[in-house]
Amino acid sequence: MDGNLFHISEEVRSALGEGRAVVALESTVISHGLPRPQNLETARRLEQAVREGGAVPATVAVLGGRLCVGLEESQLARLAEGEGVRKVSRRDLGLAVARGEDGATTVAGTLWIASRAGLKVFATGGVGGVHRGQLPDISADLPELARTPMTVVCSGAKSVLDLPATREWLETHGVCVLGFGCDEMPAFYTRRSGLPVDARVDTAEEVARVARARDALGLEAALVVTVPVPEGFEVDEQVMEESLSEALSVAAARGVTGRELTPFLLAHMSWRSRGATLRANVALLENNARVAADIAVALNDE
Ligand code: PSU
Ligand code: MN
Repeated sequence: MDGNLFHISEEVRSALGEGRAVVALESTVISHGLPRPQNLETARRLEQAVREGGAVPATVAVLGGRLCVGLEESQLARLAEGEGVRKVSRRDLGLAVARGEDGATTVAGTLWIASRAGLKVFATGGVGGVHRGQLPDISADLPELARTPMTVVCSGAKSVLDLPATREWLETHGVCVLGFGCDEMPAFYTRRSGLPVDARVDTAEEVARVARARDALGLEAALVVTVPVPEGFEVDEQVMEESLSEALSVAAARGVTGRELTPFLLAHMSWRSRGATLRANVALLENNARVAADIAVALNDE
């Protein structure tokens, strides 16, 4: 790890040095996934949820071309402002560093940076996956999950994606998918997808045991721990389907593709569902941060 390219915050550095629990958080959700002002409030709440769980939060981003792990309040605000912040997936890392840019890291970008900084647990909302439609648009999140031995807590993949194809991709590439208190992989806004997880677990300790065994075997893939959106925040199935199909057809009509697609679909669905998808998104993010903190603490209890 090159010290000039990375900037690990004082707090995260000492937590890692003392073997305390640390949870990585991504930043694309702040800059590109949620609207203002909920994005900054949510970013703060996620850090708070990790702390309440007894772990140190490490939000990851690229700032002025440096790979940052653990941000200050002013840096979170800069990302939430969103002006000139690139969405940084794996392919963008070199570009953002070379140009000294600000970048919000996706799941793929965050996995790459956090694992190199020595972090083991990462909480997010939903991972990217195989998109619906003609072009095979496959998020770089998937291959990054296949080659990064971290534990990733999420609510499955967004139902804007082709979930069966995403589930198959993970299986083919050796990524184990656990259900935290569930037997089916959640579908982000809803608690069920009809797709089975590899195993159900009910405690953070069980997750920690699987992660340790994976490490002992030298398997390189992430362990994906899926957690359903909290009851009461689930989006009504019909509202979801309607807002999604409209978002997909508007995106196709306007020719929205590539890095723009996920943010566009999320924003359109939130508008169309009168904020129901946004409320679900914030609730599941916070819940996942809590679960990730418990897992990080359990991983350290040996
Ligand atoms: N889930 C959300 N909001 C988001 C994302 C996921 O609720 O903004 C982001 C994540 O950062 C994920 C990225 O890594 O979308 C995937 O984008 P793409 O399909 O372009 O790889
Ligand atoms: Mn894509």
